[in-house]
Amino acid sequence: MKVYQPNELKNITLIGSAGSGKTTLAESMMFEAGVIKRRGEVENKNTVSDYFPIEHEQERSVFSTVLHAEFNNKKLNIIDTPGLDDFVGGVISSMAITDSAVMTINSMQGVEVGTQILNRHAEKMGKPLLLAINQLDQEKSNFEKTLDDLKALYGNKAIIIQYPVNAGTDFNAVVDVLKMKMYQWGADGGKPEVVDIPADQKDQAEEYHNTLVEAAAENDESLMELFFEKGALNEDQMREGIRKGIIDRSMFPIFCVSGKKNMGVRRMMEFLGNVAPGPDEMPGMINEDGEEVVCDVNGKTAAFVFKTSVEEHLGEVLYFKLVSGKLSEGDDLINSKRGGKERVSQMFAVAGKNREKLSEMVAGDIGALVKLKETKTNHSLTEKGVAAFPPIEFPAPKYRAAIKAENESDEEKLGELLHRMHEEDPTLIVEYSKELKQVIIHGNGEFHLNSMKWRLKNIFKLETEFLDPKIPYRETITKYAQADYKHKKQSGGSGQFGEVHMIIEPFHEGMGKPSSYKVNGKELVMKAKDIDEHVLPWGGKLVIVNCIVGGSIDIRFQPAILKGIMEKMEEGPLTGSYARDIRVCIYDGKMHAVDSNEISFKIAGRFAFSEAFKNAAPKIMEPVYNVEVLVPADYMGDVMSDLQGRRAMIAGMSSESGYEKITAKVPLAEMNKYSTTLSSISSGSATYTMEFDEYAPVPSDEQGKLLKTYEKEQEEEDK
Ligand SMILES: Nc1nc2c(ncn2[C@@H]2O[C@H](COP(=O)(O)OP(=O)(O)OP(=O)(O)O)[C@@H](O)[C@H]2O)c(=O)[nH]1
Ligand SMILES: [Mg+2]
Repeated sequence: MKVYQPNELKNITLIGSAGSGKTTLAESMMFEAGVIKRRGEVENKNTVSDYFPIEHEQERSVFSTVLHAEFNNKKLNIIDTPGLDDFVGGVISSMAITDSAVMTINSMQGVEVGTQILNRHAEKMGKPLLLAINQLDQEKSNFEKTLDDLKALYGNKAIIIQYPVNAGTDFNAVVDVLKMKMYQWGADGGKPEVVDIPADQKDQAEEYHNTLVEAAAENDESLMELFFEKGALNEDQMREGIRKGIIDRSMFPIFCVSGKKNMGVRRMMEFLGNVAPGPDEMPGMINEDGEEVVCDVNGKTAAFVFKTSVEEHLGEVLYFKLVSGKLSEGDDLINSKRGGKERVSQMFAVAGKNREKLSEMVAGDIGALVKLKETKTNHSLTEKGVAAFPPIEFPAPKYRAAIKAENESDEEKLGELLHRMHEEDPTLIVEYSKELKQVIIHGNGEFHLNSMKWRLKNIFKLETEFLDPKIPYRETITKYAQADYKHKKQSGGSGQFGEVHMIIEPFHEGMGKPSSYKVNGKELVMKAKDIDEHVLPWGGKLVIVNCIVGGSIDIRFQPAILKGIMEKMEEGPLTGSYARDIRVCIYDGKMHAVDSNEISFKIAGRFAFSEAFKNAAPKIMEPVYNVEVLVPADYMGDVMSDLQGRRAMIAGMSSESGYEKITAKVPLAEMNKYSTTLSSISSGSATYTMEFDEYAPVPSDEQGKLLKTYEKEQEEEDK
């Protein structure tokens, strides 16, 4: 394969709601570029892009797939991504390294929630977008509605380049208002016949053409002047204006296609090759030193690995973008994360599982490497002394489940495989929770986790089971209480002696110094000396105030007392959960000249604290999440009533171009399997995100239930 220079490269991510036809469109693109000789179909499990067994099983994309097409002397690197929100990781990582995205919109549905979500990601990442209205050959295709939806989403920035003449089962022609020609196809699609615009379409075509010319001129002052002078722009001038509009996201050009019938695909590829921004026209990537690394063939070599997959016969395959410099077979690079040397022994241009060997490539291109030692997704490979790129940031996971191997002896193997799966898919997060005594998997939805389970079973022959994940409750106190404890033990030689008196109270930021407390009718006055704040690893604080007067306990026993208290903080008396936000004032005690030692004070501290805790009106706290639901108006009522059943506090509601956005605070305990329920009450048209907000006290009836459950568990453990 020839070495493509930056101005001959176009890196494009295909995005679009689930089932809108990305993989089918990619198939036609690969066919047109001659990468494949026959077009496969998703249903027949023979597309270039969906080539993993799980994708065949589900008949949908699960992973992003890198494809390339040499077309009209350009190399189009196209990444087909999954549309289901569960697999959004593949979308984000692909968009991070490509220069533009083509969004497919299913013309039977118009703009869907999936379209909205992906649009938000593209917007956040500042990626130029081209819009492909797809499936125009379907009987229920509705171009007008789709166009209205797009106008609602993008306003006047959505600009028609093409419109269909006869959407529906007879679909075979589009009018192209950039070329001012009609393209029509025979039954097999492919190469179109380019004909004059028929008389009955002329007015409509003129109108769209004028809108396009004006929009193109708007992006460039010199074009604007030309336009005013001559009243028109030629095709090259228009392309220039459109390219600028696309780059700064002031124009979202609309194309019309049927991926399945291969109609409109060639013309779109031509446009992508000629007009879509290339890697040398877009901002560079920012490295860990905060410097912008632009696409420069003569720059220092720096590559970023955006995807890893394990493939049959090849092992681990690493997909990378060469951000800067040149790369040749045999080169040595440094893995900037691990510091080790990696040799580029084999380099490929890929199209799904089809691979072509490359001996050299330059900045801006995308390729794959095999046989590396320690490089993974999100690592950089660079020349010596060159800064790495920061890892791609993914949206917070919103679905959790506990997992265990059906066979206990497989636990270790499960751990290894989960680790490996996380390296392949960083949106899958594995947490070994000491607190909950569970392995918790965090992902983007039930499909996401089920796909993982499917792979464990079918690829790695490991049967696993999902369990309800436990909730990381916390305990705290709601009023102050006093306790003292004397630990005394006489055994043979030297004994043990330690006595500690303390007041504990709820801690909150900004509270004043401890002063005086009424205990058993008496006034206890505190003289605070040192204040020790401990930020707890599980959130919240433990504050120890030394109020000892007259040296009743030696300072050297303080750490031991703290240790004793900490042990109890790790295992709250109500449900065994971590305790937080407590202030302890140690104000008195006793020592013995011979028998006092660390262990004695640790025990005294622990028991005094435990006793005080019980009398300080303890309370269970639960994690509460900020939940944002995006739902079409039709399902709003059902979604709201379901949320209310989940103890949600609705914080806001607003409309966003045809969709309703609900924001609410919901306890994690009520969010179990929410993605499944939401999907079923909205026929799959709604979506949500959730992010941890704070710990809040559980309502007293819930607390009662939790205490009972804990009691039962303890009894069972004691049996
Ligand atoms: N008639 C018709 N069917 C299409 C067209 N494009 C896709 N389809 C069908 O729509 C279904 C989904 O197509 P895919 O190509 O898998 O869609 P996708 O966007 O890749 O879906 P995900 O990977 O799940 O996001 C399949 O049954 C396709 O055969 C089209 O242009 N016309
Ligand atoms: Mg797909």
